Amino acid sequence: MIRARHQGLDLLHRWEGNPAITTEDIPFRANTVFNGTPIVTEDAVYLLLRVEGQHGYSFFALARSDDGLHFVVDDKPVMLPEKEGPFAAYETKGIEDPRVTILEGTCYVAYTAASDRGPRIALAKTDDYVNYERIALISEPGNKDGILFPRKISGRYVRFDRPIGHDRGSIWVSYSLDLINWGDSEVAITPRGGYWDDYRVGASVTPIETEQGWLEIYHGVKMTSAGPIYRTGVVLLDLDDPSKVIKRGDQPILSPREEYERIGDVGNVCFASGAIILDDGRVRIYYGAADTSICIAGSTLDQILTEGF
Ligand code: BMA
Repeated sequence: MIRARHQGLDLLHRWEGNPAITTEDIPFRANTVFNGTPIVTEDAVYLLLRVEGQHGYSFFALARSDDGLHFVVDDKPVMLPEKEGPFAAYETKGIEDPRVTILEGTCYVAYTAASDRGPRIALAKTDDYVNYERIALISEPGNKDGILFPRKISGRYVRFDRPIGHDRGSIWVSYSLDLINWGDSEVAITPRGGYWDDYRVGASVTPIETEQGWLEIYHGVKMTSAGPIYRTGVVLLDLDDPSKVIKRGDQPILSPREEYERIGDVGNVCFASGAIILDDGRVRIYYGAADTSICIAGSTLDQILTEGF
């Protein structure tokens, strides 16, 4: 439900129970919790959470729910930065921003491996949401917001990523035959001068296949004299060639307005990190608010596809 003073400002409706998860819900000492990615099974909704420990680096914890709104967090983390082996050198500053895709029946998690060498996209998989098997580091440094598409296109796996070039950053599409080696990269969505997304854009949510095209809910950054503002927007991409934009919303669908979005470790952030489509067409979007809590906002697929553009 939208609180009265913000009625009509955003297309998405904030859940009246926001923030859904804060550090008070984490059963161990933590600095913040934010940017959770949902996993829907027959009998539960899980959220794989990014938790930042008090030491300063991030890792993942698991929250469980019956209704996708009220969550209970497991009493210990499910995935920590690797201390030994091939990933260790690239996870010295933590693991961040998991994004889940169910692809050919397997639950994959793309995440950001953070180190002094720069952010890299890494890929893991899980059978039970508690144990995670790392597959490969799938980008060079300077890349994040990696998200797998939920199916192959013309025989190849597809992903979004966000390489940083010249400070500004665009959403790119890359292809792979084995999920490990990626190429044929093409830029898809660029920052728009003068708009709310004029500095950087990155994929936020696992692409949603609709009859009109791939719906991507993404984050856009506007740089201001007081720092960045992170908002959420929508774009529709060609089903056969997702580097082709069919249409893109002029306005964001969610902007920081509430105190829990304005104030926190990083203020003015609504960072969508996953979405669920319910059987009746309702969409629930999970987002990190001010890098300090996890919040939920909703709409319907119909409303997003009509009024979002
Ligand atoms: C991005 C990512 C997110 C974070 C956001 C706002 O670059 O690092 O994890 O939520 O910045 O600080």
